[in-house]
Amino acid sequence: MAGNQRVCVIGAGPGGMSFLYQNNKLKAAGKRCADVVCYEKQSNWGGLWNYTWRTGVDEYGEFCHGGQYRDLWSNGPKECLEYPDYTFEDHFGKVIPSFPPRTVLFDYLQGRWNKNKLRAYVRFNTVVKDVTYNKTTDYFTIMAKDLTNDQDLPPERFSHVIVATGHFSFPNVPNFEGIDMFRGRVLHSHDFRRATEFKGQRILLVGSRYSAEDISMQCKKMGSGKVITCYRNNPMNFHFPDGIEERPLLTKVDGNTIHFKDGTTAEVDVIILCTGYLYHFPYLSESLRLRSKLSMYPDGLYKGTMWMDDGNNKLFYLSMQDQYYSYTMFDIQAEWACAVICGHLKLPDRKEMESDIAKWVKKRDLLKDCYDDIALQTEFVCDLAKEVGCKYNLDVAALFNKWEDDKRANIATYRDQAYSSIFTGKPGIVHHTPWFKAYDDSVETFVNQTPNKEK
Ligand code: NA7
Repeated sequence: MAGNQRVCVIGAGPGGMSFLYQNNKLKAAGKRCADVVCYEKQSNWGGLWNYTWRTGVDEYGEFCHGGQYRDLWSNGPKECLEYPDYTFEDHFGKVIPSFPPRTVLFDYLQGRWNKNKLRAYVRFNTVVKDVTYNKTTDYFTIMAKDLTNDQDLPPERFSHVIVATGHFSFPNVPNFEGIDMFRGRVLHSHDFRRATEFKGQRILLVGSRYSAEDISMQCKKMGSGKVITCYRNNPMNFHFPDGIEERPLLTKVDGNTIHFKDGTTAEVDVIILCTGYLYHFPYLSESLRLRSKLSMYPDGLYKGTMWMDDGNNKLFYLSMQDQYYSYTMFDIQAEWACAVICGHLKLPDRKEMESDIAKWVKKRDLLKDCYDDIALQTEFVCDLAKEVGCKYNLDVAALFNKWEDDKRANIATYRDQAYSSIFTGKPGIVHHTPWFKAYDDSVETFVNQTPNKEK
């Protein structure tokens, strides 16, 4: 292909937008960059951060992408996801507390994208339906649909594809004996929108990771009745406030009665399956599809990013790993992919790439706990940073470790702690209202730190 590479980016969430950002940075610096088209099925950018009230399918009958709930606040310190070249202080003009509501984080993301005029590269309301790779021509063919006009678009050819459609959209929904005849409501956490709906109700949460942890606390905050979480393998073991308890997995449901593995029973009104998500790339031809189990280093990706099985090293996945790091990790993955695509970084031979993958997979298989996970992901992020010659130190392992310690100390107050930005060096400030009592999550109230009237 003569001239610039032509890159198709699928998804305008933080991952896809990071690719646009990095490519734009090359362009602004007068360096070789790619011609990029980003397809986004929603009417706005942001991916999960583009909050929707909808569940199930959207207005066009497409799977509803977003799974965030309305009152969500960040469950990790913002200092762990802060962009080095666009800090929170750059955006808000002041230091703000460490655990912002989702609206504040979305505002921040959009600030970086707007500043760099990235909207022009995105085709909204356009869903990618099919991606195939042709070995003979070395092109990808993309079939997409204009949802607004209900029109299949003509096929388009691209030299490279960036898959950035995330992996928190297609729920994993296991079955449990008797659940079909449960007398209350059953939903997956992807469809959870407001805890106020469950005021006074007794809730069972299935699962023992982020969604179970956060939704249990959210329900208590909003006045639910007793909450029971149940685990398949590992209990969360937090010191939960009164009214939240943990049990082993349920074995069956009988009316409103839940039976658990330890022989105990409980009456509940609502079951929320916090059972995670599955990779789902129905629009990719089979040989291009990531199928690995969700982990800190999914199989088959060189540098956790480039698909090795097909596509001649020209298909990249952003943000598919289990995550501690998020925005900064997606950003460095995008920078790395962009450098490879635009010819600023040369790939080693296949054997070397395979042995690099094997090295990471071996480390992954030795992980024992969250502190190991953090150390591995830090190494991963720093490895990519070194590859692209990033001038910033992206290592926030110490902040993540403190966050884990804070959660262990008190799951109800960890969001009331302050962290310092590693990029500005400024110490953080404590939010005016403890998270457990803070009901106003508007950008204005959070950023301006005026007392919260709604108590
Ligand atoms: P995760 O992190 O994938 O966790 C899923 C949980 O569901 C985990 O505890 C699993 O148990 C449990 N699970 C999965 N399948 C089953 C079955 N069949 N039976 C019982 N339990 C099951 O998903 P989350 O939603 O918590 O977090 C995803 C992201 O969303 C997170 O990064 C945040 O950003 C928000 P296991 O531990 O495997 O035994």
